[in-house]
Amino acid sequence: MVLTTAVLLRKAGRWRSNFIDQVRIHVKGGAGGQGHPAYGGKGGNGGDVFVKANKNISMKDLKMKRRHVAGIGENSRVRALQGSKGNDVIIKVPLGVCVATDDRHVLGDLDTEGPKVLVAKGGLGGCHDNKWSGEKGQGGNIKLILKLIADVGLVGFPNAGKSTLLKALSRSQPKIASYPFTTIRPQVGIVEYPDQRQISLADLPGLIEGAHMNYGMGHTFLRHVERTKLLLFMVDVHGFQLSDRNPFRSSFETIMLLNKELELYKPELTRKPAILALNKMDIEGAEECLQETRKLLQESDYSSISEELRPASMIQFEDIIPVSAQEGHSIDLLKDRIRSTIDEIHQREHQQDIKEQANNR
Ligand SMILES: Nc1nc2c(ncn2[C@@H]2O[C@H](COP(=O)(O)OP(=O)(O)OP(=O)(O)O)[C@@H](O)[C@H]2O)c(=O)[nH]1
Ligand SMILES: [Mg+2]
Repeated sequence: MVLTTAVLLRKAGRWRSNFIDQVRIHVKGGAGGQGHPAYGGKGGNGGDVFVKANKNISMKDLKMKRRHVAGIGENSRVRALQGSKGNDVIIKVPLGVCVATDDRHVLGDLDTEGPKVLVAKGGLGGCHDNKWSGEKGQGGNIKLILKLIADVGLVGFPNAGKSTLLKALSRSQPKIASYPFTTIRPQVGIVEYPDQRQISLADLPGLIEGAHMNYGMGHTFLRHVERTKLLLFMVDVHGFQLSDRNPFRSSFETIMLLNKELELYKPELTRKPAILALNKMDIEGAEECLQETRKLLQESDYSSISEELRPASMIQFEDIIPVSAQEGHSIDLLKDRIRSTIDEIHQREHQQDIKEQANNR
């Protein structure tokens, strides 16, 4: 299928607008009730607005209601001098939502169903300090930004075989096709092991060079890999060319460009543990391409990469595994390596926790 870059990019733009991973809403705390100066009665405080995660909610649900206002505090009366507090409002959001102000100041990350994040405080009820006049509640816009929670994040150029791999490793049925930008929204699949252990893997839309300048699907999808423990690079061993008008990139160049896009999005991402899977080993000529890429990586030979494309911080791969996602070659090996690397990471984190606890004592 031949598509020009212009068509691809236009399409990607349209698709992007269909996927909801961020919603902006207005929140307002309730006003405080009036006090009773003659009897010293206090008005009730206005209700607060909170955000809380719930696994049954989707981002779509959040679009239904854009304004959330908490209840007003009760006025003080002769029969009830202390007015009761206005009703709180709890906005339910999907798990993995990051709550931020309009200028991206993070108020909280909701990875579990328990905690609540206060987003608008109700006004103080009327009392002596405010001359018995109830105060206004806090108000403003907030952003609810979805970040998927997965153990492993799949990153790669379009058409590399990321979705084919997700299908080979899990029971999910992602869309697979021979043209770029087939995957338009992130999807999480569960990889199951014989001992019931499960590892979640997020399949993301393909990145291309210049993604940080919003080419293709852009690179905002990378927010979904921020919380993953392990990055799984999926690269076509034969290289990639978006269209006739774009340069051909070898697999080594692809790896460097992916590294660069990650770095431009968030430099910390390049320090995450990563595994490299070189895919499409079933196609003729794969072995030569593999040897060449391996050699360049092992020798850290970046001389063929121009200065502006060269990442400042190189990702150190824990493993380089040649596979064929379509034919199932070395998929079990990759599955085992994902497992052992995740286990090692947990072990390291556990030891770190023990150390920190000991230091705090
Ligand atoms: N020969 C061969 N073809 C493969 C292999 N893996 C994937 N493909 C083919 O490559 C094409 C792209 O595969 P996808 O899994 O859709 O690729 P993707 O990385 O998810 O692509 P985007 O969603 O566009 O980013 C499809 O035609 C697949 O059948 C492989 O191991 N060998
Ligand atoms: Mg895909």
